[in-house]
Amino acid sequence: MLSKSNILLIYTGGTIGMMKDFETGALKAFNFKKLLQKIPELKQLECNIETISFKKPIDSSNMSPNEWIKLALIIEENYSNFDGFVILHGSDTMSYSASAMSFMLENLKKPVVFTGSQLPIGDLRTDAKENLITAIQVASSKDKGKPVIQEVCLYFEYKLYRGNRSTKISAENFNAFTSPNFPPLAESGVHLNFNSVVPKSNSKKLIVHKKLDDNVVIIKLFPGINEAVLKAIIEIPNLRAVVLETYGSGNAPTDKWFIELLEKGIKKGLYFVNVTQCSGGSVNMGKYETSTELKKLGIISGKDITTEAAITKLMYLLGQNVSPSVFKTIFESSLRGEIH
Ligand code: ASN
Repeated sequence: MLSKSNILLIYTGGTIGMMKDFETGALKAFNFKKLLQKIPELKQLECNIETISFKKPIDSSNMSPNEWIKLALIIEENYSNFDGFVILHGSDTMSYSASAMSFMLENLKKPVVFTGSQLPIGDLRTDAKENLITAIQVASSKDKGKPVIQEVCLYFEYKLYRGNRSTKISAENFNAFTSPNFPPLAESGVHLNFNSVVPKSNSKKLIVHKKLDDNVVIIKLFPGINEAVLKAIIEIPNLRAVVLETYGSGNAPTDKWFIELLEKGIKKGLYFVNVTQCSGGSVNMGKYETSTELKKLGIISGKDITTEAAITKLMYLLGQNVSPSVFKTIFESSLRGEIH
């Protein structure tokens, strides 16, 4: 007889477990026990579920590297006792957290599935139940005794995405996420259909990285960005890396002051990563005159990476003290399937 999967459900907060505050009318997190009482269906699932909750559940706007480290520790401590992990998380920053965790959990061989909802679990029209129940099914899915999914992913509204390829696209629709440069790992309809090319992890032991450096910034270019603004950012004390959100295939102004400021930043040891503002497609420096200078300066190409994965990859690599001589090469390589 096949043994039942053991799943650890980790509650961090988010709309899924929120209720209206009577005084202010604003949604705020409530306790996990109450949340579980609202889903009696969990008892019908063919797996054993254990739960663990952040002491103080949070709206995901309050997520930070400290919480990511907490999550990584929970997974590390429980890794050998469970077949899969489901993390209940607010949708607002879920793609950042999923990206960060993908880098922090090296050689992961078990599913870590992020999910949440747009409406609280107690709401009549909630999307929380389907998201949670299918996320648990994903985490318990096995093929010949091995987990089907062996990476960090995000399940929302009938689709399973690679976590570090996902991005939130709607504050209104139940279909709140997409993965513009990578196909879904699975789609749920009458059946839960996994993509046949879902990759398997190697046989190395799990390594949990707990050092992240938050001396990073995202600069989104816009027509009219001026020298004083850019200069002030580049001169931030201790700043180590910048995600530069550029236009189209990685294009930026050719003004002398702009290029000179980037050059100055590079000279003082800053890393710049060129990521496109477009939701889909890739950076290709040198295609237009407006990106040729960036290429000459040795700016790192973010290729088709999401901004969420780029900023968390920077925090991770800086935390690893990767040497400057190989930083660009490592950033431009795929570590967890986040870049092509
Ligand atoms: N503000 C909420 C959060 O990210 C949004 C949600 O979960 N739908 O925690």
